[in-house]
Amino acid sequence: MSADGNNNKSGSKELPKQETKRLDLAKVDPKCAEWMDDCIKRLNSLYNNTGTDICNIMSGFEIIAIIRLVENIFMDESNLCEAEAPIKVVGDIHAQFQDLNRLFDLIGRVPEEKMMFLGDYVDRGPQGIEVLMLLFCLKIRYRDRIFILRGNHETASVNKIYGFYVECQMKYGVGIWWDFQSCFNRIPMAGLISKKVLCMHGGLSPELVSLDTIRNIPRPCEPLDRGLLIDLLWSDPTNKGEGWFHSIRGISYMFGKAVVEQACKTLDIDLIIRAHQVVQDGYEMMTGRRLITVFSVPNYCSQFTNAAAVVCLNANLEISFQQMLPPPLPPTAKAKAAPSIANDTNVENAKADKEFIKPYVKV
Ligand SMILES: [Mn+2]
Repeated sequence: MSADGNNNKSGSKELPKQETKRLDLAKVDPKCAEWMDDCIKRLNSLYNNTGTDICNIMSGFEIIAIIRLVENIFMDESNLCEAEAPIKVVGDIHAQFQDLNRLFDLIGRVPEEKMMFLGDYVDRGPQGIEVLMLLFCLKIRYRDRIFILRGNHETASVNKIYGFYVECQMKYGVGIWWDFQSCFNRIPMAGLISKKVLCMHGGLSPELVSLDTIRNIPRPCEPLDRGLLIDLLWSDPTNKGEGWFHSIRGISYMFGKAVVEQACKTLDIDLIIRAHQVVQDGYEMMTGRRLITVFSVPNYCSQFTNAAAVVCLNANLEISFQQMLPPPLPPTAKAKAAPSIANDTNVENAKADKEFIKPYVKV
């Protein structure tokens, strides 16, 4: 593992060629595979196309059928959903469907690339249903090539307020919003890559004493106001101290470097990858090099000038990144740079930590 830079295997030559046997839906259920291929094709037609609306290519009944199918697949997985590297880890999308597709143009698509998504598919942007439908159809079609985790916006109390409810109401009627909530309550809360990299939307929790704590969370589950579920979706790293702090969000906690290092020991993991906060370069290494924040759409809400990035883990769990720079904004735009979050307070150290993650090179 390369998170601490000490035990890097020399070079990348020993990448194992073996790829675990892929599950082929076309062989198991050819009709369903054909249906999903057709859905994916229709959804892809919405990329760079402002002339067609999702309502013209997908009925409400079809959406509900897809929701029912995918929620059964989520329930088949562990609440700590396990995947093997090589894999690309994707952060917040926030209904920016066009940007998600631009990102795929850069990083490749499922099934050629294996991906894990860290949540926040809806709210803020205009095309949350489109984002969900594309990811859900890919999940049904290639369930062992894409892993979908839950974000804090995949909860009813949040997406009722921040845009998704109104989007559902405008496009299909409010009934479908309830179908989505029942599905969200079944999405896995965290992921584990090659037994060593823990992924979640928000962060750590004082209640996270073993990985089984996550595996044992019964579903469907609805995060309410405090506790493990809320922390996994809401907590944030900080460089302002070592321990646990009250969060400026008014929910969950902030945790310092010592908490991260202790968690890595207790849980026997090397690295934590989480999303949940916009970062200027699309990724940020926390001080201590044990936690990465990733954010995967540019110009978040048109309020920031941030780039988008994904974290790539190769078969040896060496870390790299792919980055999508934001398009230039008009001079009148009021967008600003995203603040730094939990990187080292010493500028030189922060730079070294960040440069420790190299750009992705395809092998
Ligand atoms: Mn979030």
